[in-house]
Amino acid sequence: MLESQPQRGVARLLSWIEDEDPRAVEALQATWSRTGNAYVIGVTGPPGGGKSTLVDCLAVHAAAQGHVLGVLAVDPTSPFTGGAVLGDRLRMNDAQKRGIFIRSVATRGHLGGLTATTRYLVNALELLGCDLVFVETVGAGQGDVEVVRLADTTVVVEVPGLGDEVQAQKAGILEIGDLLLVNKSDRPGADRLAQELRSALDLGEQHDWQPPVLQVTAIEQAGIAETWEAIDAHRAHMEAGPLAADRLVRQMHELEQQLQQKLFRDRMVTIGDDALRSSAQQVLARKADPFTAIERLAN
Ligand SMILES: Nc1nc2c(ncn2[C@@H]2O[C@H](COP(=O)(O)OP(=O)(O)OP(=O)(O)O)[C@@H](O)[C@H]2O)c(=O)[nH]1
Ligand SMILES: [Mg+2]
Repeated sequence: MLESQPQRGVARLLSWIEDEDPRAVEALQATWSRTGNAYVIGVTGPPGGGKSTLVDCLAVHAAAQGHVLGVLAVDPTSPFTGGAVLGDRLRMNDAQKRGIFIRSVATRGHLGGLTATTRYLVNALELLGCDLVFVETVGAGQGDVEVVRLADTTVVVEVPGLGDEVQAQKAGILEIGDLLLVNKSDRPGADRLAQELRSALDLGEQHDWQPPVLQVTAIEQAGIAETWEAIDAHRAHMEAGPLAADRLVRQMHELEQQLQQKLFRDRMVTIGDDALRSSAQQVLARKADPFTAIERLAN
């Protein structure tokens, strides 16, 4: 099915993965040996920070250098509204014209968490020949952490003028970014923000990779080439050493997470609603304490 009409087959596979259709599992099993060939670049940052505009520019830039591109815009925060998703598609026009594969995903991550589901979507894009996949996610706390588990290089987008609450998040943001971009540098406060980020990085722990802080203005396509060079430099750094070990740790984590979900689901089926209800009744009636009840249900 995927052989004869790869694009249509993959489009269907992407939908199956999103919809948690059991056929996704079969298709992924059948094609697994042909996947794993893409380098994944995660792009995270505040809502409306210009992530899509930026990814659009970067994808076009990378395509011009011969890469086959996939772009996944994942919105874990609002799976039921189409607004942001449509916005992404519209702004991604330029990329689409160049044969870059773009998909907006509103997934709830049923196939084993958001990371796993997005990983499978990346695998589907690899079947189209994509060697580079951008994954855009809104950096709303949890999303940040999840995108890091998926990405080989993580780009964190910041914008000037977001106020003090953002300052508080900076520590976490600095930890996950391999590259920090101050987008909307046409706006006041961009220089200062870049300076603040640099000083914060200087104060932080020293690693073998020092994340660069770059100023960009995505709507004017300013700073795109420099950003691409910095991504490439980080990729070279990763491929010269830490990448394999990094991917192994992330794969272990993914398997662990999926195993956890499977064991839990299976156990719940075995226990059944009646046993759960009677345990709850016993706990409420003080005939059993919750710790003992859980021990009994678990064994
Ligand atoms: N002034 C200015 N506006 C920009 C720049 N880059 C993007 N924008 C605008 O910011 C708005 C949001 O851009 P998007 O690319 O959709 O941002 P996003 O981070 O993908 O947004 P969500 O996916 O909805 O979180 C749009 O109106 C863009 O035109 C920039 O460099 N300067
Ligand atoms: Mg977007």
